[in-house]
Amino acid sequence: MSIVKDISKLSLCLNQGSSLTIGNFDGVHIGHQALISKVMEKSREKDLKSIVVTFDPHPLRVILGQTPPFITTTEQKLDLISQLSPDYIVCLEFNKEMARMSAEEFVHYYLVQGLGVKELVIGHDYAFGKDRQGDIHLLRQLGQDYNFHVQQVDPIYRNNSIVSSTRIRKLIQNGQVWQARPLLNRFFQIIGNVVAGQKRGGPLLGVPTANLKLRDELFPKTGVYAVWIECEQSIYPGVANVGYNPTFDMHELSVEVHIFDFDTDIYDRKIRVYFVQRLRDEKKFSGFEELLNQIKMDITKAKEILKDPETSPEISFL
Ligand code: RBF
Ligand code: MG
Repeated sequence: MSIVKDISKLSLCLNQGSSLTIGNFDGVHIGHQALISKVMEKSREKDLKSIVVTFDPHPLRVILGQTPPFITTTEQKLDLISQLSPDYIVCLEFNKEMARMSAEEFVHYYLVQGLGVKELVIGHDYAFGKDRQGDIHLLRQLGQDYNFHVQQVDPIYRNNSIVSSTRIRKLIQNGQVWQARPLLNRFFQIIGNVVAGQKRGGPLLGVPTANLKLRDELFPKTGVYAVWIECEQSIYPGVANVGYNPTFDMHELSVEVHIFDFDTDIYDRKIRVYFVQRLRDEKKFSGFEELLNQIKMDITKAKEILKDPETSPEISFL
């Protein structure tokens, strides 16, 4: 598997032709996973290369200048797609010039000439190119002109509604991380480096926390969560607080994790936090003793939750 940014490097090895899908794939949820499996299936059937085409930055960032917070960063997205083992991931730089391309030009230049598409697999609601002209009808037409087959994959339903990145984003913003899990086929996770916090957790409360350096992305609703923490190829149970630490009159969002029975210095390390279940809202306590009592209860509850084999994390090392 390799990640390609410049398709001119690829055309040489595509005499064979390709089965491909194209999309933004924010979250790489089970709907996206189904599309990618279909690409793989077609590539095996017809002896084609399997390719997933995506963009960076997200086209909306270029077209509208603003976007919803993403479930996955580009890095995480590429990592998750590569776990599905297509032959290539093509991550095209999306820029103003590309935004001006008609769907037809895009298909001709990138998919046909660049990637030798023979099988195009697309999602139920996917359309691309300027003004979303590249819908299923146009694609089928272009398929006839350029000799490729288009397959539109049905949406995936869970609890009677379609699985989509928007739906998952809302669940996470509501703190319903447990409900997001089956839609993602994994726990919602964020990755970040451990940075210095307020130096209050260890010294004052006796509950040291690793504070994450936040990147621009989606965060679960503020509150306390049972979590798994991955660090240096190991996974530890713990508890996380997403919030503003109102007890200490702080005003900046922080994500901090307390790892159970752990006293290794992990400053600057990259860690991954898997959000398992939300325990409660963040509160302003009258003092640190009250806060500490509550944190002890949180820890007991989180340990209870994480003991259940149903909550065990799917390991995917950093
Ligand atoms: N801070 C608050 O102001 N209110 C809370 O309800 C709260 N809950 C927390 C729960 C846990 C499990 C942890 C680890 C921290 C919590 N904090 C809360 C954050 C706490 O203020 C912070 O860890 C210390 O100030 C050290 O930065
Ligand atoms: Mg801390």
